Amino acid sequence: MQIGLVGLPVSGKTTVFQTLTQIYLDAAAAMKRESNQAIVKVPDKRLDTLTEMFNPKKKVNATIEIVDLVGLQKGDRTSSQFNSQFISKVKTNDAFIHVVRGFEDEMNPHIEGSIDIYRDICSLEDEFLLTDLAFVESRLEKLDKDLMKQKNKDDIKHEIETMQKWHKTLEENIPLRELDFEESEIKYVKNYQPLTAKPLLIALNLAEGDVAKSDEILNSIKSKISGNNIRIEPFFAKIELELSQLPPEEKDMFMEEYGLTDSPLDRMIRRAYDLLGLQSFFTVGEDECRAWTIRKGMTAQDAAGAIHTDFYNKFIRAEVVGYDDFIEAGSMAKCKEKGIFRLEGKEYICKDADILNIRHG
Ligand SMILES: Nc1nc2c(ncn2[C@@H]2O[C@H](COP(=O)(O)OP(=O)(O)OP(=O)(O)O)[C@@H](O)[C@H]2O)c(=O)[nH]1
Ligand SMILES: [Mg+2]
Repeated sequence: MQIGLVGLPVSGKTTVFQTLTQIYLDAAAAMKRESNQAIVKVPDKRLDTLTEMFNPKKKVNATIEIVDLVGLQKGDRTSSQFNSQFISKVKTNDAFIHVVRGFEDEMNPHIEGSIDIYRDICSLEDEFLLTDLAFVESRLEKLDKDLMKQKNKDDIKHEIETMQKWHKTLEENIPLRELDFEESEIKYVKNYQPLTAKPLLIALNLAEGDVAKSDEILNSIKSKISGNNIRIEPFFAKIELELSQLPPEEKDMFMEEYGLTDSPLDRMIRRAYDLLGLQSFFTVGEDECRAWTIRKGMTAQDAAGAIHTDFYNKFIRAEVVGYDDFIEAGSMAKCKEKGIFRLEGKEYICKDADILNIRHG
């Protein structure tokens, strides 16, 4: 699962990347116009609680991969679209975090000369739309030619219909993530990876002085932008970068100083996780408490497969208890006593935060 950080130059992408990954770059490396890539732990208070209860040797968080893409320069586009090198790099991401600049900094001026959150959000969305539109148009041209040449016309006709529908949507300035894709369309989404079909988290990188105003700023943006598979979150990259480098005992005091109650970046990474349609299940024990990642709607057998392919193949049953039920009961023994530790078959659809024990052959 890969999430790409996108946005204009000097919006704070690399600062976010460093905070999330705890990989600290020196000034020269941070300014390099290359993309950085790393694995990030998904913070999870439920896993923390389970770890406190079981006191295992190891705690393992779920992870996602974060890619810090270089800022979009004006030169990255030819009139209406990004260059092909940039597109091929962004397409492989499963979702985007669009870092939008909301802070003033005279030393690093904004490329447009002023701070305007709404303008910057629209400008990236427009570029994504135009890129998809250009793709769909060239695809339609190609399909028209194929229609004359090839024998199997049904497949081509179906794709033409789909591309025409996408084209109409994009021309109306509507991103493809607004469409409820039909089963038969999904393969095109998978093959062509249109940028506007991907979940989008808009991260408003606000000034340090705007902590108290962040709700107000968020609401004003939300009143103008909404949609399917889109979320907007405010955060403070610079504060968070400092915060992430402090020893734990100093963190609370520092957060209080800025009026922060929890880490906005922790919240953001969880939001990104939800946005991708992901959920966790837990395995617990004295050796290890661990959060595993599966897609919503997956079965107990799929969950077993996330742990090991052998568990998938030799799946017998899963012992399941919901996280809340477990906490209420207070221990595994109590869960068994009360009969809330259930046996489920391979078709069982996992719920978020199920605690599983897979029985396999
Ligand atoms: N005041 C303030 N400065 C910030 C904030 N976030 C980033 N900066 C500063 O802005 C500059 C650029 O930040 P980066 O994180 O490198 O921005 P970027 O989006 O990666 O930039 P490119 O890689 O060039 O596209 C650095 O000097 C940061 O210290 C913020 O929230 N507040
Ligand atoms: Mg950068």
